Amino acid sequence: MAQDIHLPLFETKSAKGRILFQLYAASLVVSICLIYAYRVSYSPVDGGIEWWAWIGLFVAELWFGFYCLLMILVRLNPVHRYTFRDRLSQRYEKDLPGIDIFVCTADPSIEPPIIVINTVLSVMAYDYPQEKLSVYLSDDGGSDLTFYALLEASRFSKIWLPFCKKFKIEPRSPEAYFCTAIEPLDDPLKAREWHSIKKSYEEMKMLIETTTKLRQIPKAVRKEHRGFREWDFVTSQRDHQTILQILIDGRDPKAVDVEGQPLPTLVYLSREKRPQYHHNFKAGAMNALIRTSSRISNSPVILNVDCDMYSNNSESIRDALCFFLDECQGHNIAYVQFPQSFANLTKNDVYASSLLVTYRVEIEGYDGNGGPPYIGTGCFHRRDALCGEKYNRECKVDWKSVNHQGKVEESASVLEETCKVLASCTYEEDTEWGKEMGLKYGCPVEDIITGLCIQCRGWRSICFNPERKGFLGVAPTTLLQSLVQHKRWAEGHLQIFLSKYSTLWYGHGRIPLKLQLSYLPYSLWAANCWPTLYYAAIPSLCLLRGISLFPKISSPWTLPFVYAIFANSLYSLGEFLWCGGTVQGWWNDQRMWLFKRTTSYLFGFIDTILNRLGLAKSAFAITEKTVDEEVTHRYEKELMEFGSPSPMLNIIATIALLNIISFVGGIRRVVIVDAQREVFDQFAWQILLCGVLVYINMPVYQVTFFRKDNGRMPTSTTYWSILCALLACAIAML
Ligand SMILES: *[C@@H]1O[C@H](CO)[C@@H](O)[C@H](O)[C@H]1NC(C)=O
Ligand SMILES: CC(=O)N[C@H]1CO[C@H](CO)[C@@H](O)[C@@H]1O
Repeated sequence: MAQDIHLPLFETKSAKGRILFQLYAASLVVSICLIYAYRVSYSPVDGGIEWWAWIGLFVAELWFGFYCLLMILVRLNPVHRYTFRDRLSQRYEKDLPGIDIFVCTADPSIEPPIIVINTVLSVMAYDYPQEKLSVYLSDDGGSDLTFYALLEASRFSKIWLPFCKKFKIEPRSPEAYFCTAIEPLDDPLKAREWHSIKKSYEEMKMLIETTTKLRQIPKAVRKEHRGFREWDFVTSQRDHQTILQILIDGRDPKAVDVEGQPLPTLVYLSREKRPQYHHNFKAGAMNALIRTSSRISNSPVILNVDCDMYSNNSESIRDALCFFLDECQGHNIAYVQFPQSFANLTKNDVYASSLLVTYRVEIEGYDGNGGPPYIGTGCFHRRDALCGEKYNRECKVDWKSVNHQGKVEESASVLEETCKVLASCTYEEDTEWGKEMGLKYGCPVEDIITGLCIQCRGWRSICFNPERKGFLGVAPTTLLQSLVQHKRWAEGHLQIFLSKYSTLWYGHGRIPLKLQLSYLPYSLWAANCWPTLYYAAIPSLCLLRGISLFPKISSPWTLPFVYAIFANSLYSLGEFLWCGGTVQGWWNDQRMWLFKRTTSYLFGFIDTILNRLGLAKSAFAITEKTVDEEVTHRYEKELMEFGSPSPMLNIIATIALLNIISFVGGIRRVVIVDAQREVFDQFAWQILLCGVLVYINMPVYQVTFFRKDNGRMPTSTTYWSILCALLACAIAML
């Protein structure tokens, strides 16, 4: 069909209600300006403590206003993308490009092999010509347990892939599927097959979980595959040779499933590790994968997912290709980012780990402003762009011929040998890997900086956010996990901001100004800790001391405050509900907002500064994916989990206690001293602020004083924070 050639493969729509949002934003800006006007014209004259408290508050408000402007900028022009997969099949079905899929895992005790292979199986089962798929598992743990699990998965795939196709099942991670699926009862023949597959899966799961628990591979199993011999030379996780095993060689005519259909290539890689060489965490693993895959399959498109993030939609590859292969607009697209989504969320998302607004609203706003960042998982890359190529007009690929370029002829065992050197420690010496090629090194959020550099080389990025999510991961299920994860992110973003790759100077002239500015809210996450801490502590302490910091409730200056607070809260509530959240979920989100800003961002900020001064080295901490049953149970009941002591909890508890003392003190002042309601008039705002903080901290009082389970506040933390809070209050009242 000739006219079809001109129909695009994807479509972009601007969000509705932009005028309304602009009106809201303008009114918010006006009210913020009025607040500033109040601060300037009513500041206390003397240079005493009152004046300092006032100035501090003013600075905090200046910061919040600035930050608010940035958030408005991100939301000014969101776009939503739609794909046309049927047009793609019509035009390209025979010439679809190959896809290399990278799955990265790091430690079998934190990321259990059974989770890893479920992800692997889900991506092997994409609805795509199997001979064009190659799946690579990078195991930075260098663990034979993971290798064993992958070996089992390679066998299971021979029945799993035909089963997926025949029954058209979704999602294609066996665990996720069997968890919720109902057996087909209509056809006894089908039901039998269904049961036998389910049983095979459960047997495999048991085998893998037992070996993982025992941390040892049975002798008989070790003899089954020559790959296990490699572990005879492994001294430790940090010290071993490259292990590369092609478990399924897609080019081999004998590599077929039970129905005789070809299977995707499946490769296990554990790159060389030596104590004297820095391994550069996940970025190092990704770069080793890029190089080895270029020898083995060299597909023009790369998908990378975290090992706990299974594919929830077998059509995602086709969706992504609709962008790359579009004849008019596809040539300058470097990557297609799917927002992160999570399978393990409770209804009200007590730790706000879904990052609902970030991944629904803000990422589409980025897209409208010039392209979303690369967030390290669920992302399809054009290989050339990821390898450091600059965009120019010649980058237009002819997708129809790309598959017919020379393929390697060597056998799998020869390939295994020749590729090893590509994953060795010394390979990257004196090369551009980690600098201009591949993922960048030296930053805890290497993905963001890599994405930014790709954009700066002239490429565009796309956010694809379908109703049915492409990938589902595992969200943190304890408070500390969540806070530690955010600390790492905040720290990484701030490091980028302070480095030569800051969006402001590195991006200058290379990416649009509005995209540069859109990066700022994240870059400056960590800096939010100071104004937030100030706002959460000082007005309450001033209330105790009797210093009024806000306008009288009867004065007209109170109006801009009322407007700014209520309009902002209503808007954010509306946005949250629109994204599919609940009211309680929004409230939880506000609480986590406070916790993250007063702890994660604070520690992230301090660590970054110490790091800059050369006083401390940052460590990449993976967040734990497994927790014991009791903890899971509390998580499902949406009880906050405090548990083990940490300085972060000290801060949270101290602020909570300090506010409840001030709140009681404030009420006392009003009730006892107040004859003419003069005091109430003066302090109403501070009492209100204090009251909101007390209300938001309710779960903290609960875990500190009432809960008896193991998720309660550690006793040492309780004493420590009571002491600190009392001390602060005593100083305030002196
Ligand atoms: C995951 O896929 C299933 C269909 O297999 C769908 O019902 C579900 O809504 C998807 N989950 C998300 C979060 O989109
Ligand atoms: C780690 C964890 O909490 N896993 C849970 C995720 O959700 C599924 C289904 O809701 C549970 O079965 C897992 O135990």
